[in-house]
Amino acid sequence: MAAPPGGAGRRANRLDPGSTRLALVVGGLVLALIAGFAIGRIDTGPGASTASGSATTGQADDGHVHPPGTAPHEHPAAGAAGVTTGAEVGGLSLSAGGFTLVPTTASFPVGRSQDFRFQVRGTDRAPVTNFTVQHEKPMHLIVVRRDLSGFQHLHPTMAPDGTWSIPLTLPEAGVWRAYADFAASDSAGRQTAVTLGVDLVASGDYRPRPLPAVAREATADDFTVTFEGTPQVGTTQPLLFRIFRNGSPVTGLERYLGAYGHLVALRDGDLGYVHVHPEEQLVGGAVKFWLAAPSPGNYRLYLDFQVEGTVRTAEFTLTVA
Ligand SMILES: [Cu+2]
Repeated sequence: MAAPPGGAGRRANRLDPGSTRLALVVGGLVLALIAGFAIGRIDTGPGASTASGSATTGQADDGHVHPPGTAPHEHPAAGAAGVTTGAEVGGLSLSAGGFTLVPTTASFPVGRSQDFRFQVRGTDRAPVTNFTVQHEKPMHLIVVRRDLSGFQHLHPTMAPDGTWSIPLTLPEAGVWRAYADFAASDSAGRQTAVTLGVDLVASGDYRPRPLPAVAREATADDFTVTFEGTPQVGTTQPLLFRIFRNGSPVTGLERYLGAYGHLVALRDGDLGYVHVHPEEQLVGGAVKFWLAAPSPGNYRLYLDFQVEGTVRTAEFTLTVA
């Protein structure tokens, strides 16, 4: 999990507006949620529950949010006793935590906008309509081609019947992965944060790109972004991103969705999904995340940041030893 050194409780005092809104929720849920969202949160795998009392099943350790005051700890992977493991990934399944992602269509024309519509259904088969705002949005939709190119971070809107929709253009042929990252209440009122994933297809001649070379520097328009820190399996490490323009550090970094940056990491090979939010304040001008790598392997990192009202994404390839 993504709990930083020092414990969740300390960090829970530093909330952004998106997290503060959660304080309207009642009882123990409040604390558990705040802990989860205020930390550089790793967005949770299948069955990841923000309700601390609900983590009682056999899968209970998958990406749950630690209640305040508990020390960060690592979870042993099922069937891998004695092996050091890292954070859980989400987005590998279209059904997890009692929720199922049901797209209306998964087929798209290449290069032409088409509405992507979907519902999230509960165990009672009914569409879920009760979503919690996380980082200013009730639903975060990430779309990327399976070769990890073409990253998009979108915010669909929900009709009263629980159908989400957003115009979506898949610019090139291939199989694309769509991740629905949300927290919702089921019919029993139990709140769960989960990321579900589904494949979308844009028919045509798919020419996958090789994963770009490992690098600590990336460009996005006229910005250069660097990062320091070495993500490891089994321990949470700081990751600091710095943003430059024309060789000078950018001073006008703006909050986007309540945070100075949003970091999505996707694992090469299965597209396992990790979503982390940074510390509330900049640290020496840098956007600071805390991250535990889910496993050794190659990852593509996508950092969304905003300057002068425009959101850009800096992408990095990272190898975790
Ligand atoms: Cu989002």
